[in-house]
Amino acid sequence: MPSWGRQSQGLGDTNGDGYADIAVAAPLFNGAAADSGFVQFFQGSSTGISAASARSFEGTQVSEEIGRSLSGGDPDNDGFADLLIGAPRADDAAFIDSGRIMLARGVGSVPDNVHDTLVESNVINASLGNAMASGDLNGDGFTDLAVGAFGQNAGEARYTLFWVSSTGLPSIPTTVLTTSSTLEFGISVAIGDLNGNGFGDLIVGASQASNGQGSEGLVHVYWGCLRYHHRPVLRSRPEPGRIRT
Ligand SMILES: [Ca+2]
Ligand SMILES: [Ca+2]
Ligand SMILES: [Ca+2]
Ligand SMILES: [Ca+2]
Repeated sequence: MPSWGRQSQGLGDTNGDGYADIAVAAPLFNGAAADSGFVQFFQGSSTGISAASARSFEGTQVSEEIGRSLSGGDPDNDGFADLLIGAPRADDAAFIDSGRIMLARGVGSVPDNVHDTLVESNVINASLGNAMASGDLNGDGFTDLAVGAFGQNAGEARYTLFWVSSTGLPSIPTTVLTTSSTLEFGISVAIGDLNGNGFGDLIVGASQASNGQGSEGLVHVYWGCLRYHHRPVLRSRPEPGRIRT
């Protein structure tokens, strides 16, 4: 299968059996259409990852590239980890290559076989979902979602942040950072607690950024923290003392 393993993601436990599960994608798979993409879900068990996939998802559009990015998290707050699937070249009617994020909800045994559209861009060539990461950036216990949108507007690249709360994922991003598309800002995103203060930190790649040498690439780190009245912000410097209790 062409490009199988181009993207893979540990999801956490999607079915509550105590074993973490994974997803693997082939975004350039030629299924229903050329480069429509393919995503498989594999269950963890006491003997490791199952050899056969328990669920699979196929793209339907030419060059949709579903699975270009994958993420876990629980944006619907039902206690089961979910599978989030990025399709950065999905078309929404006239919005060519606008991109979207789809959600396959974790349920009793395997993820739902319906992958609903969770977020879509409605901007031509935005490529929403070219990269994606989940983690808790403000320490409130809810897993937040960062999404790269490579060409949000003509000449722009950005990442967007969705701060998840007890009411779930908001329909529009809560935080947006934008820069020139020539920097390829947001081509990769990751979340992890780099300084061990209990808040996830956001890492954003800009692979064509210059800093002394042309197009040498940069990685930006935004330090997660908790601010007034639980209003989440990202700081440019770490706050190691601000551990939420
Ligand atoms: Ca499991
Ligand atoms: Ca869920
Ligand atoms: Ca959070
Ligand atoms: Ca941190």
